[in-house]
Amino acid sequence: MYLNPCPRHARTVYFSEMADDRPKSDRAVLEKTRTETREPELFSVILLNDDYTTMEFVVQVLESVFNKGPAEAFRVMMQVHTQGQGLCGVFPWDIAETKVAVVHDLARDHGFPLRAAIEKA
Ligand code: TYC
Repeated sequence: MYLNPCPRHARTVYFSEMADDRPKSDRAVLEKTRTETREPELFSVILLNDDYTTMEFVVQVLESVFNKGPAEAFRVMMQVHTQGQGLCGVFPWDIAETKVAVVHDLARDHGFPLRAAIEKA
């Protein structure tokens, strides 16, 4: 039996065809499969402001975890600093979850309370 490689994003539809005059014992079951692909659901990773994490560390996180250039990393950091939160990027669930975990691990390792969150995009 065909096992779909990614059940969240694809669904397999099975057809059985038995239009056949042979005795039932001689018939084969003909099976066709059709795979419908769907776009993955997307999730926003949001960085949250606090009073203790340094601006320099936040810029480093945005560059290293979210692949921002220095100017964009500084812009997002200032957005978080002045507005309370800011968008780091939009990803499928597993990637968003991993990036948030990396941010939290880096922050803990450096003694900062920096937090990130996931929202449905
Ligand atoms: N508000 C912090 C400060 O004044 C800087 C900061 C920016 C912290 C963004 C977190 O996600 C953050 N040092």
